[in-house]
Amino acid sequence: AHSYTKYNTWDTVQSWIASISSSNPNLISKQVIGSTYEGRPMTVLKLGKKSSSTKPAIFMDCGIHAREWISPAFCQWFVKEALSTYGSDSQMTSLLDQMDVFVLPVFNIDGYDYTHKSNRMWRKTRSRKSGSSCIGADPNRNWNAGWCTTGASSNPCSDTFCGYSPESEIEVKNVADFIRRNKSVLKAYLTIHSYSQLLLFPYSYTFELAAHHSELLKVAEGASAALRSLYGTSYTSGPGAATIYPAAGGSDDWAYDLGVKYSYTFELRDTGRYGFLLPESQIKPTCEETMLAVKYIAAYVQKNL
Ligand code: 0X9
Ligand code: ZN
Ligand code: ZN
Repeated sequence: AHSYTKYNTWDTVQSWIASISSSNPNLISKQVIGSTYEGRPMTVLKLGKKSSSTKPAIFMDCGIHAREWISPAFCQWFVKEALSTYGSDSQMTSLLDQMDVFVLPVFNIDGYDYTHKSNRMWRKTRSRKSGSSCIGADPNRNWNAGWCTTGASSNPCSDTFCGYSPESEIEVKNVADFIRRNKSVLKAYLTIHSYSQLLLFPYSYTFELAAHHSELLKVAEGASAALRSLYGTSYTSGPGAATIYPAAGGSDDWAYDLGVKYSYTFELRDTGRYGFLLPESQIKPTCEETMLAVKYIAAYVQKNL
């Protein structure tokens, strides 16, 4: 059965997607944006009060990397909190009145399923190509942003394999197409990973500073302070290349260069004690504190529409 304080399997997440969207038709709708390599449907949830005019929007994805289980747990938590606090929390109400939030609960579904059934530490997609016996590419090295120039591998057996070409991974292509299609309304792109407690923004493919560096840093520092206010969890903010490592082909850099200014990568708890194997007892506190950071960014974006 589905639980917000457990790591749900893909099958459980899939039925949750169906039931949560049918039980809240006034605030949520769903659309399939394509299928994964192994044929599973990729469903984007759209949260927001229905409006006659087109609303500005935020896009958030979870689970780009298969083993980072706290990430899909956060997207599920976010959807629950949005629905249950709309009408009582003034910020959430105003956010969903003025904007839409698109949520992709699990990006790399095939990989996520594989981590539940075969190899808990799997990171990549599960695509195959004749000529190599190694499976999958890193879906955060496969975007067309300095593709495969640094911090990525052209060896199909590597965990950071950039793929055979930009968007060679169907999951990346499906999301990139969705973002391109909705480019005119998208004001922010948030992508949720783990672990390290970082709030990163462009660039990671170069050490050059983004055109909006100081604003992106200011918002990241405000979001990190909001997060820390709940349980004292400390986050470091900065551009990816200098803060974690240079790595090209990431979704945040791609979205930013497309024109989505507020582009952030979260690296959730912890800093390495449990790493990817974060205990289920930490799902609730991690999600509650992360909500504060996401809501801080959303409020800033909303104020600056
Ligand atoms: O390496 C990554 O893709 C991310 N770290 S993780 O441990 N979750 O794999 C960081 C991504 C930062 N952004 C880019 N490299 N574009
Ligand atoms: Zn990751
Ligand atoms: Zn709550």
